[in-house]
Amino acid sequence: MMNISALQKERAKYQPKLPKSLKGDFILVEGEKTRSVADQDEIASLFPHTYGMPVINFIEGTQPRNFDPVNVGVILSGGQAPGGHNVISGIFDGVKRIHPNSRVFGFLGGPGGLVKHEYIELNAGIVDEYRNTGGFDIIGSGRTKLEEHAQFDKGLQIIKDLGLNALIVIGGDDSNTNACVLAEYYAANKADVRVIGCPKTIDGDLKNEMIEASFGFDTATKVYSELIGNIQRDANSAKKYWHFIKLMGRSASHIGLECALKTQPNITLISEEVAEKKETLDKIVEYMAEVIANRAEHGENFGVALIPEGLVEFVPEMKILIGELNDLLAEGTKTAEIFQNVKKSYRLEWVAEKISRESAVVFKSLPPGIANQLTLDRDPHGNVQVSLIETEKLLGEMVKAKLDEMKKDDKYVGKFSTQYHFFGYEGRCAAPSNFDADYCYSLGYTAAVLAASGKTGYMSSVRSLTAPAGEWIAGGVPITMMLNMEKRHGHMKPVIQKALVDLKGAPYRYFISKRGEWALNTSYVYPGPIQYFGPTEVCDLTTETLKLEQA
Ligand code: FBP
Repeated sequence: MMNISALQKERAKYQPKLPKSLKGDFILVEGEKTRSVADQDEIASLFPHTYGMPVINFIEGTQPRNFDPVNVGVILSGGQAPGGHNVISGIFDGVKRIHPNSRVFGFLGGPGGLVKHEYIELNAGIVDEYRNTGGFDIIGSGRTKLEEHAQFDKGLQIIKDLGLNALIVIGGDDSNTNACVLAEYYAANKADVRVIGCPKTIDGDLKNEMIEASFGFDTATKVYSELIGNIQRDANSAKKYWHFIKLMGRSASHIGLECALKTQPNITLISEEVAEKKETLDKIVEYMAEVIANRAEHGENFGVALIPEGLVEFVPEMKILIGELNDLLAEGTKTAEIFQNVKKSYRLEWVAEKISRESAVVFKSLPPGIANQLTLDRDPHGNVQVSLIETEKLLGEMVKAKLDEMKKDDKYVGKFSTQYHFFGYEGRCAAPSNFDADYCYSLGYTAAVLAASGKTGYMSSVRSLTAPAGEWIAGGVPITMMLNMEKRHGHMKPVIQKALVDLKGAPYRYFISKRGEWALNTSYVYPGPIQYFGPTEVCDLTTETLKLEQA
């Protein structure tokens, strides 16, 4: 037995809520044929066995259905997100209810566990220890990308040895893209195994018409908002620091926007807006300096600024530069190999010579530390590891320089001292909020039912999320429906379209209607810690994003 805290002990007793349709007997209802979100002809030709399948809904039924035992393998893929353990407990309870002889195997350390044949069988004792807890430590996670046929075949060996009927991949957009490719490969090769995905990521960027939210976003943003609120209170007490807070979220700014809606800080940068307005780094710095100067005029030499992790990729000149660096340093290319052998002290110069003249100018203008970070190893999906770029410090230094200039021209009268923070890992393994505990359990349960119903290439989907959990709609969405063609590692590939902040969407529109007021005044909101016990108005809150989107 692990050492557990008093809260964990009490929390273990929490029984997550399920949609009504899954509590008793259910009927599977199929909708119309579907199309991919873009590039239909190309996607259809790449996925001949799994393209065009209908959306599925489970509705309450009266006819009990007899299922055979269903054996499933589970993979946790990519970055941790609160609620992963509840997805697994939902799968476990789901398959056991379908047939008590069903079995669940967990592949260890992410998708790599499938290829390396490393797994454990999950029994009730193990699953019970992890109910309603944060983390992915029940079986571990990893970022191995499943894309080679040799990996699929290796996986199939263990799938056959264990007698698995289905594989459930719990991951973000890239991992679910891989699940889709795997489903197609196994279907094409008449392998008798289904592949189902579950939408995970704190980043909130795996969402669309049918997937309203990825799990973990709710809890992670609640944790960050608690911390931001605490810092705002400190800033307002000491009145001497500007806190520059970088927030995780990779490319999209959903986390920053949600935290801003919850806490009302003075500055929140939204990467998608920067891209839309084609703002340069200088323009962003000017905006920040202006807010700081305006507050200083009212004697307020303090404040809080939220900076999305992926910002630099959205600044047009930086985006072009990063694109060129991605191509230059793409894994397996000759140039990437040469780069590895270039002397460290000469690397930045070497890179500048190999990219376009315009990008070289931008590259050379960056502080060397930042330029260096941009050339570091890519993640297994070929993306720059944005969490390594210290954007908050880059902006802090540039804002300071701008304020010094303004001071000389008598346009700024205040004092500027900064504190830097990066919130990311603090929130990824928090104990899931009630929302995430219920949502994840329902996603897992739905995945089990999809697997038992013989479906493959589907993502587990639970919708109507602002309604009470009993009214949520459970079903499955063909993953091919979410695909489009994008450039990865220098080649066009079918991938799930990332959902960035919608600048026409209600959450963003509400934010811009308020940000002027929040910039000048001290209108901070202090959300406090996640509450697991107590009144439903406090414990069962969904995100502001969902509330505004579904209002
Ligand atoms: P996923 O997309 O796999 O869910 O990961 C999300 C994330 O937390 C990003 O916000 C962040 O940029 C990245 O993972 C950090 O990666 P790592 O865990 O490898 O440090």
